[in-house]
Amino acid sequence: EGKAIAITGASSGIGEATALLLAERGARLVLGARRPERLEALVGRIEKAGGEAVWARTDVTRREDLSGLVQLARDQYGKLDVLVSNAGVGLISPLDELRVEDWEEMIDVNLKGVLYGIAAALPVFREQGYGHFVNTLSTAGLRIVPLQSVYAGTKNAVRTIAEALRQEAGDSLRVTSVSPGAVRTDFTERMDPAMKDQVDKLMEIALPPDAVARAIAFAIEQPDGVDVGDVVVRPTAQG
Ligand code: NJP
Repeated sequence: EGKAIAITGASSGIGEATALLLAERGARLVLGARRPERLEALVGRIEKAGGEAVWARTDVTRREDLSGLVQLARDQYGKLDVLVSNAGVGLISPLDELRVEDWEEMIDVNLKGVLYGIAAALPVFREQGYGHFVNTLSTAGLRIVPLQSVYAGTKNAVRTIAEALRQEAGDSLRVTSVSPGAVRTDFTERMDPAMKDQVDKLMEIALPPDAVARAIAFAIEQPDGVDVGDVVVRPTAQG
């Protein structure tokens, strides 16, 4: 019987690639994001290939949406084995441009969105006596550089919370942080046009999203008692 896995940010990029790979490997999925038409199409693809998935419109900035996603897994599959908190936005800019709305969005999606996922899934994992949190972080959090301050800050905050969660949880929970380097997805679409050249250059060496999906699957597919903590996946050409 396949694991029941909920994935946020499943409508594109790394989340979508992870859904396709895990479904192919027998997982039963609950897919969340804000664009229903994309989720519906993805569930269709998975089912056509013989896999199992359902979707729910999920805005991770709304706590009740995360509760709904977790509940859907329980209703559909009777349990939740893994929550992949993958939804994220990266709006990079110098601090002195004071793009406060961008800061707030990154905090709401990248940080509060993950916390709401923990709030929704932790009681279920406790009750079950097992569970696995997988968070998509970023290599931006591993090295302090200009322009990425708030983005990297949100990812590092999640890294800190994940490590504390691991220590608090004892042996019933697994907690994995996957930090991608440059990956070719829609992620860069909202970046400032002033950074286009820089971003285009990075995208030339970027990995396909399934490279990160394989790392997520690796962590999920470990036998009981094996906790894959931190995984960094980046192009060999990334400095
Ligand atoms: O990007 P993209 P990635 N509520 O834009 C969703 C990290 N990362 O796959 O709601 C719920 O294709 C959005 O769905 P929708 C990055 O920080 C990437 O690359 O329908 N979902 C979409 O499915 C992020 O954590 C790179 O618009 C929300 C997804 O998030 C993760 O990888 C490098 C949402 C974003 O998919 C996946 O990003 C790196 C909300 N409020 C880290 N807002 C990279 N690509 O180079 C957004 O270091 N989403």
